[in-house]
Amino acid sequence: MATRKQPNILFIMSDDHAAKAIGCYGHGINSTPGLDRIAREGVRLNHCYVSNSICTPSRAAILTGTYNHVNGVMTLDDKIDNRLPNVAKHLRAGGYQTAMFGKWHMGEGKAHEPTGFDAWAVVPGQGDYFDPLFHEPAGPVVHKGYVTDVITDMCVDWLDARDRSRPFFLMCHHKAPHRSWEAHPKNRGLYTADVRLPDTFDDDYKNRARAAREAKMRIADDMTYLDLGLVQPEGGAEIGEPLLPGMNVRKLPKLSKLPGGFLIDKDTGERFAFASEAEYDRFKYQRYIKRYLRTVASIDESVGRLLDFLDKDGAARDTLVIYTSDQGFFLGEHGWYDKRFMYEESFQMPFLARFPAEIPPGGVVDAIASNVDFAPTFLDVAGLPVPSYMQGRSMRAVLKGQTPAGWPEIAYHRYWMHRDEYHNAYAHYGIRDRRYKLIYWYNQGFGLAGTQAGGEPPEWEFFDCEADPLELFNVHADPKYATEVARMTRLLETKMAEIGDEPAHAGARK
Ligand code: SGN
Ligand code: CA
Repeated sequence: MATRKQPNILFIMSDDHAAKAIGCYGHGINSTPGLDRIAREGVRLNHCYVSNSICTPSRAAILTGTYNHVNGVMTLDDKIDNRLPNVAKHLRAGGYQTAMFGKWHMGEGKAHEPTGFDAWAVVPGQGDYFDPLFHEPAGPVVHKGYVTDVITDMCVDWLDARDRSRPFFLMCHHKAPHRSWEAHPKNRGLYTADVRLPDTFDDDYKNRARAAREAKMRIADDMTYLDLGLVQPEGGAEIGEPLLPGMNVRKLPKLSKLPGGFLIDKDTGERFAFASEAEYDRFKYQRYIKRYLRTVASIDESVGRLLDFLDKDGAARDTLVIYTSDQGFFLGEHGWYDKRFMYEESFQMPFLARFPAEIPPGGVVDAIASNVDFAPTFLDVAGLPVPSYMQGRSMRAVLKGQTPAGWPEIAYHRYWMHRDEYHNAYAHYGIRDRRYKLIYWYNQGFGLAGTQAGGEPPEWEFFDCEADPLELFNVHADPKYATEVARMTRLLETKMAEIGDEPAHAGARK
């Protein structure tokens, strides 16, 4: 029997795209025909989780198949050491032509730029929405246009010019829908009807760890004029608190402090006035979610273009297409935007895959998966060995709906930054299985970059995600859950020992 040709791998990842903002996840807040096509012709995962809900670390986990204490990229301020092996290097050595276009965010310069790729062009840092600057092997280049289109064009052009006698591995990494949610002008008229307010928008953060109360990522308090496409008046402290000390990008003040008592749309000049703080907060939510969804519309269009290209090229059948995001995102749940937490909306990664040669259409998978599993999956699909340093497992059978015996029942998460300057999010670690979630908030920093020191007493949280899907009641101290708490604590400690991460909680079994 002839050995089968190595399949192609098209990995599409956006930045901060919550599963809730993808049609096929069923929340009904937007429609995404391009993305839904992947799920319809392939599979949707309901329990794919990020191992550290923040950009740079998640990307390092994806590229290396290792947890962040192993790859050394624990915080947003860390950079990848590009001398280390990564999945692109293995695929390239194994016969693949490889490319990476879009957001890299693991550092710039010789020691940190992409390695393992035949071609690459990446936006420095977060990148810009319009006329973005790219770093390329030959130097910096500005590409005119809207960033999502520019990245898609790069991918299509590279695919079109590729060597068709060899398989490809392409990473298409979008900048959108990352803050400050700037849509293509043609999509600015989308979503005129109001979006339903999440049930927990007015969360009072009772029955939860301190971290929830202290986080500065509230739509009501922590949005800037820029975030919401509003004109920021000239001036100083009287117009609002700086986003960061010394910065002239300012947060929207409370209604009572709003200069003139109204806001102005920066594109249309439309004026908005409010009868109450509650009405003002709801206005902010609507501005936010609509701006966010309009940037998602371009992502969806990009995915459609790439799928169409594969069709025309005749490569669709033998290409594994994956769509995911570097982490989830809060879309008003608990009153928040941003991510970083193990609460479901930011912990869950959307994950859609299509591979007609192998994956039956219309699959929905409830097995637990993690971003450290992606690299082993690529290698397995390519028929290449998974190196022993990788800590994830190949999801190849899982994607076909055939979860192997002994498949991990938990996903591990550790967010290392403590009280970052933007959002004051607290460091924590924990695990989730399909029903329960255990979180340990150690409430202190470890002197890492982008992290504040200082300590408060630690706290545990335990959620029954079936009885309490909105995660409003910490039942860690509830005797009814004592057996489950003990079981999950053991699983957490076993997992930490297995992956070589150091527990911070007292009495940890190592
Ligand atoms: C920027 C954002 C933050 C965001 C981080 C991390 N502020 O600093 O809100 O949490 O990026 O995002 S901004 O006003 O400068 O946009 S991540 O996607 O890189 O993890
Ligand atoms: Ca991100």
